[in-house]
Amino acid sequence: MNYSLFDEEDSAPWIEELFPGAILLHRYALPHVKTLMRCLDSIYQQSPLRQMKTPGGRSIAVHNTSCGEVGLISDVRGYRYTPLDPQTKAKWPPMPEKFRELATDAAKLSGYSNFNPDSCLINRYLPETKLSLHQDKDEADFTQPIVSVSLGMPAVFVFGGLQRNDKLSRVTLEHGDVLVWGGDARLLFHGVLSVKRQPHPLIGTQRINLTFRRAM
Ligand code: MD3
Ligand code: FE
Repeated sequence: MNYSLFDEEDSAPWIEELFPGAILLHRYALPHVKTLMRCLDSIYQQSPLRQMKTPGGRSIAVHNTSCGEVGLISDVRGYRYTPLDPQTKAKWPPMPEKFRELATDAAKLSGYSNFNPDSCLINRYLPETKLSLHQDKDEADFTQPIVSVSLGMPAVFVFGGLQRNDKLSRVTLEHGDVLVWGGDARLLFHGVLSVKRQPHPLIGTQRINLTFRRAM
């Protein structure tokens, strides 16, 4: 099923169901991009982007930081949500009200009316950066969806089933796209193919992805 939110021309947002429970709101974040970027500047000043280590000791290609009551970290002990940024030893920056509003509005539009995120992970991809196939299962309550906002350079997102070797589908995520993953889609394997260098007029030579979660 594929229907438009507004009966207008091509840059208007439209809704696509990728998988039962996985809703792609094309261009939904476009009106909010400048506000989001200003908020990100302030977050980066408090908790800078950095490369974390995998439990195996390798450096993760994607740079990340977090805002909200807890942030996702990774080190030799594994992945977990913490109330303090291990780099600054201070609390993560609070989640901007505009962030929360965008995420909960997108969730509501997708059928998840009680989404209450306590964490937003901010991922930055430079050209040639990829994210290997994985599941997001470090959160306490899988009935809460995950909402992801893509900004800047496009990326090919891949998603499969509940088994690592299930058949994969691909979808390009573009500037302003918002994806809501809930219900039967919440535990699907997913990843991001190597991002191509394709500078974006407003965001530059990077792709930024915000993922909103209920972690605790
Ligand atoms: C499907 N990030 O941070 S966002 C991640 O573009 C992550 O940075 C990717 O996967 C990125 O964990 C993908 C889309 C996404 C996020 C969470 C999901 C898809 C998901 C959770 C379950 C299923
Ligand atoms: Fe993920």
